[in-house]
Amino acid sequence: MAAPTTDDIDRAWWKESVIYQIYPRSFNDTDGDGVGDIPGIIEKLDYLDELGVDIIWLNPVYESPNADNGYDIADYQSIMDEFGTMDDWERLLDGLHDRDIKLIMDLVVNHTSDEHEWFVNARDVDSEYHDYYIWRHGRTDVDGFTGHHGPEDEAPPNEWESFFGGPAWAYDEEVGKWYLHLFDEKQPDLNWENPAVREEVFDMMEWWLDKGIDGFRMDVINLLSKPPEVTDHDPPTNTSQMWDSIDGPRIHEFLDEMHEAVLDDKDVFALGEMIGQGMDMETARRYVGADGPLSTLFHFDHVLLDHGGVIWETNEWTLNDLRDVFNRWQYGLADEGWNSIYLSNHDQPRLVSRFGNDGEYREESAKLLATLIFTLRGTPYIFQGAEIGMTNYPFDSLEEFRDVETVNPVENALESGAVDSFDDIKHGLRQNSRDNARTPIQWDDSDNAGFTDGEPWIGVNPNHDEINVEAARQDEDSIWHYYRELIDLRSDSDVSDVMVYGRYDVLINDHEEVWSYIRTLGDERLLITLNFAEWESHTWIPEEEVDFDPQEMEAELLLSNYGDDERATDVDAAAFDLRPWEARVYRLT
Ligand code: TEU
Repeated sequence: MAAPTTDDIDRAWWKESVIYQIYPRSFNDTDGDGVGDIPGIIEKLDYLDELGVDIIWLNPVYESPNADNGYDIADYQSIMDEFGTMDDWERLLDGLHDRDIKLIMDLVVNHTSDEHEWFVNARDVDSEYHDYYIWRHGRTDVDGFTGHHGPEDEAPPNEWESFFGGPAWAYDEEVGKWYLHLFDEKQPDLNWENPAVREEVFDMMEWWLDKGIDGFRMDVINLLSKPPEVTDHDPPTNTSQMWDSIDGPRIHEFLDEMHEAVLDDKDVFALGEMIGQGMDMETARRYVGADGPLSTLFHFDHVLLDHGGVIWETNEWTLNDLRDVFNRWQYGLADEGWNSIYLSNHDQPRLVSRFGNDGEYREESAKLLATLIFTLRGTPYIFQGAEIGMTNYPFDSLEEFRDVETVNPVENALESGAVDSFDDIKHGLRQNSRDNARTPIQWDDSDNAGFTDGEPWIGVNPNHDEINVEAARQDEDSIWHYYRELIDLRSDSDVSDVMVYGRYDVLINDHEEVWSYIRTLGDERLLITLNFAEWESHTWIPEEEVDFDPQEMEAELLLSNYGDDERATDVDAAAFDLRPWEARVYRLT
């Protein structure tokens, strides 16, 4: 197939942007309560500007009892006290826009908090709010059901297990029925079958857009439509799996309706978080393709590679697995749709500890992973702290964890005897827990890493004496400076277009150490080559896989994590060796 040219480009500002994700609780605390806040973000606006990012995705800052750190929203239209006020938020928006940085807000509408007034009112069965949630009768035909907190003779309406462990249904005494919660008990699922719910959500979205935000990151958005066994029956017929809520029967209808009602006439960014594994490309294009309601999506295929069934279970992954996942999405959305490229976020362990090497090759591998994120085709995401190569936290006891997704299942397992002791599962938790991502940003080497003057809500990684923003900025060869170079290259250089829009073609697809690919746009060609091994590896451009003669090519080094010494600059493009965790970006002419 002929390579695309600049004339074929379907430009969009959010394709050309670099996104930086802020988890406010752990970003910067200005009032000494140990919790980050919005004034703390404002204080760091110049930092973000200097890094060169274009969009901030802000994790939820709405009023919330924080059962799931803000993903349990009690009021969509007010700011959590711990984080500040609506005035603070407005100053933040202005401060970002003054610096030409856009803001996207988290939209969490699969569920609310049980403290949202809709849910409080929903307990009155005669209220219009009752039907905002999914209430069902328990089952009385099941023997020996244990592990729930309903009436003695009742089992939950069906056997679904919540994502955070335990039944996905909670019994409400006042109502005498069970409500569905795919996540924590304090996160009841909204009933999207009810048009009034959809209208409320769309109005709320309009309200935020009117305030001037630039788009939404939509939490678990492909869970909105539950299977008919649940929506049409009481009690449910119990033939479905909770997984059937993923890309459920009415999901496209709901999102198309949202698009038409809210997004269609505006130039805003709509990013859908798509839970599940192995979404087929037809479905993906239905979401983000030419006629899809969303701009782009997060899939979970690569971040589930090393996860087992429970939070402390781990799987080995290989470079082949990782590359296969990305290949599927790179080729699947090549002609239609657009990818989001992330290796970490607030739900995932630190990327360098997971896909790289956080020991001897921390710097090299952190830079290699950044190179990957910025040179695949799609919008790149930096999760706070990645730009200085922050690592996982050395958790040593259950008390050090804060996350409901870690604490609940572990407590349940210890209580039921499924697990003997914390120590038996410590290794897995250390590797998988979402809390790894949630420890405070390490600004400097002072006591609490410059994050707070108070007692931080979660431990500060002891390695902050070495790994911190201040040190990274002073060191010209640091990961931080490397991120800046990547951002410059992608945003503002003569190879920006090929980096953003160029076609992706993988090379030597079964190489066990090296992942290489070519990006092509018109006459422009980039070669990206990444050695995922701790030893030297040999690689080459196979003649039969490319539409040019590798022997004839000059390779001009644009960027490398080993600097521009002779071994990187003086190469024969057709074949060369890479040092441990070496990453190089060449322009081929
Ligand atoms: O995440 C969806 C989700 O399924 C993750 O919590 C998942 O369990 C985890 O990535 C695997 O380790 C979204 C939010 O990003 C997350 O923070 C919320 O807890 C969740 O939805 C519920 O709102």
